Amino acid sequence: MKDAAPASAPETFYLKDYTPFGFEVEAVALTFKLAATTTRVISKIRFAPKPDAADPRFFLHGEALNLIWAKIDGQEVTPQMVNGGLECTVPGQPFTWEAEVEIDPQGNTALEGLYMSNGMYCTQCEAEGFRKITYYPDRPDVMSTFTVRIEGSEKVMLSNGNPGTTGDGFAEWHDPWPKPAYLFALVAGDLINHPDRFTTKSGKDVELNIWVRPGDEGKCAFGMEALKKSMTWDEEVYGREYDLDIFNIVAVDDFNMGAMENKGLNIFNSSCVLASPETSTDANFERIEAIIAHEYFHNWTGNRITCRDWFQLCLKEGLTVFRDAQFTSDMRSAPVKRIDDVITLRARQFPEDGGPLAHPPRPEEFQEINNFYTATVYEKGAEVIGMLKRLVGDDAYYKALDLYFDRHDGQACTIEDWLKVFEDATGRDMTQFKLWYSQAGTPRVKVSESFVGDTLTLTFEQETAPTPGQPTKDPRVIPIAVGLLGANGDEIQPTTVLEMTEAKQSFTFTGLAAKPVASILREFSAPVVLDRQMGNAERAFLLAHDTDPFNRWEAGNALATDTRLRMVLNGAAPDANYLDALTKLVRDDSQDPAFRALVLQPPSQAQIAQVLFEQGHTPDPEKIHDAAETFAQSLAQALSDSLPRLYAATTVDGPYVPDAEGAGKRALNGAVLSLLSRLDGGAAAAKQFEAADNMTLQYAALACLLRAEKGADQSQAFFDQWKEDRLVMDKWFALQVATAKPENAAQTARALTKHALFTIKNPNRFRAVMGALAGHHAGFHHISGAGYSLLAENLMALDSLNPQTTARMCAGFQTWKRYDETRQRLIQTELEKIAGLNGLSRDTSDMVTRILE
Ligand code: 0A1
Ligand code: ZN
Repeated sequence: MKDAAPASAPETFYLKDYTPFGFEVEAVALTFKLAATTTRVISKIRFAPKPDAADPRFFLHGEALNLIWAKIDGQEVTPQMVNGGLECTVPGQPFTWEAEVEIDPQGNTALEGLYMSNGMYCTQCEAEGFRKITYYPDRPDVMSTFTVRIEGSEKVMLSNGNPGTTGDGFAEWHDPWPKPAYLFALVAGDLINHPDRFTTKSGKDVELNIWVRPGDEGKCAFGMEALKKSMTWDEEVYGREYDLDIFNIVAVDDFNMGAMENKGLNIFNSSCVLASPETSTDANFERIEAIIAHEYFHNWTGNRITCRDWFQLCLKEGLTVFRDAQFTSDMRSAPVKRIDDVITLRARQFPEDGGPLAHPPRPEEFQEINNFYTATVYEKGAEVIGMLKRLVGDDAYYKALDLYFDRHDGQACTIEDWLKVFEDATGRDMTQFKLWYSQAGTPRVKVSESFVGDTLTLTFEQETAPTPGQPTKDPRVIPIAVGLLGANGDEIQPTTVLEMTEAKQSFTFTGLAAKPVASILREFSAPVVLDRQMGNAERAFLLAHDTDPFNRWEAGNALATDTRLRMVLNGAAPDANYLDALTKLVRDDSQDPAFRALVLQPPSQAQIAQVLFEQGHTPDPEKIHDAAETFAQSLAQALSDSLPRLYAATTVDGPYVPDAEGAGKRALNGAVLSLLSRLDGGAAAAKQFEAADNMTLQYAALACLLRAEKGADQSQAFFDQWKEDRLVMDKWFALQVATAKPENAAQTARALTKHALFTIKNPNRFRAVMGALAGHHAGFHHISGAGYSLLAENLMALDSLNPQTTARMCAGFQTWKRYDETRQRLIQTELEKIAGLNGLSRDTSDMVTRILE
């Protein structure tokens, strides 16, 4: 199914070259005659030439298609095959294009277009997969209604929209809402549904289904509840109602990403929808709830209003991530969600923004759009919307959103359209704010304070380092949320948003009786690195007193980071004052368990490396690892008296419920168990493993045991218990790599690739092992180079089968230039090996080339 290697250098696409398609597509009718290796797709499409088209060429995208015949207005034609599709001479008035193509779903291991997963047919068309199904103007600004007829012997045959006639061996579907081809979907297989219903606020009755493989029907209830909550939330918060008679979700085992928002037929990686207390952790439940919401919210932000071109991807993704984060905050704990999101942003987006793959949320050029489904487009895209909301205020934000939905429903839009609704709704000029969409890189904001008389002056300076293609940067609008605390911990100035617009700017607070402690960048009000010289006493004060939960956590995080940096750089011992502040907080039962768990969660080793890099040091993975170990051991010692009591006190009684409260308690319980396991040789963990009636507790216990190198029996028991459950097995594969000693990580991963249940073809399994390796900071960067070469070897093996997943996982190498020369050389050798692979895919070639530059 893979195309031959491109003969010439791959084409680069530019935002500035945008030209609309020269034809309207009035209606699309597709007939699928399903057969595993020889599916026939017959298309009938009504085109109307646009009178003043800038590009009158009739070009249809097509890839890996076998054209059987093509007709225009019933007359057979012979189109000209060109690079990436076909061209044809067409009439100057509306006409009907018909074509029949043959495709091979079974041979499609790239999981893009129509493919098979465990005997079931399914599709993935975003971004440019529809062109692997039939010849079509496969671009998001071409929108049309679709009628689909599926012929086959499958029990269940689904497509977008509302069901039409169904009979023996066929099913018909009609989607009345015009959509781009990337939202097309088809599923056919032996599936079982978990049904439900929802009545929208205007009284429309909607049939809901989650379709799964037989055996998985017991894992749908949670997803269904999440779906209904999402539907209600979008009505209440954004006034958005569902617009079809039916909403289908399908779980698929082989899927490159998390899930896909196809109109009325969302397709999910089974790991992002199937859940049960016995097989899923608290983190899985929360993630599933968020992804179901995310895909559902796309129905308005993405589907009803879509993107004009793929440069505008963050228009739908940033907004939808922002909306799903709001939803999770409302359903669970807003501070915990914010802290988790910032941890993720720093772990995934900051390294991207500071390395060779840096790009603005709205890139201006790309070679392979699939490589731009990035943390920058998604997570930074969402941060940008958070800043907008903070700057204009809640009321104006929702007013602008109402205007956006009213004005642009049914259209394919741009970031300019998006910002214009804010300008029109608020009267603000968004010119400078737009820089957030066009400039890459994370601004570094340096703050200094002075207190004279009764006035506190905060002076901020912003600077953004050069990124590929952008040597200089203009100052951006940065909303900086600030509050002031008095010496006794009272808040003397509630949160106020300072609007920084200059490269250097001062703000004053007057009428202060004494020098206050400033709490700066509350709620992480902008995605920047805050450079603030601050004593540890002040940090400890904020950790104890800040009224902003994010900044309370941030103070603890800064203390933890600072201690670890000094351990790494100067060989210092763990800071006694910090240990003291931390142990006090952890022992304080009046504090929220979820918050205590977050404060106890140490900055990851990759995060320490990131901060070292930001401060101009070369991170030494071994030292970073050793410091983490020493610190955890010291903390365990310092808390040793309290650990058994804390462990007992945070145990959750009663049946498992995957809610925020229980999850918070279990998170603290897990953090305490991991410290306890450093002192008791794993005795408590072994007991917990034995008694656990849910995956959160079982998995946490196994992790502690494996880390203590005491878990061989339990690992085997876990395997025997769960070997039939592929999602739990992914956990088992990943955990062994994640808990390996650095010097054993690559070897452990290599052995797992030889395991009978390992398969390179299933992205979840591949990621379980290779993702865990790349995520094991000290293991991946072990000076032997074994981690690098194992990842490279596996990427090279996967590339010809699944370019998309291969390319995404190349990002494991993106930070290479920040390491020492030896490691750089080792990584460069591997990257060059990949780059030199015969027939390397465009996806991977694009990634490796940019990383190497
Ligand atoms: N739009 C989906 C994510 C997605 C993107 C690309 C895919 O294949 C290349 C698949 C899914 C979302 O945001 O959930
Ligand atoms: Zn999305």
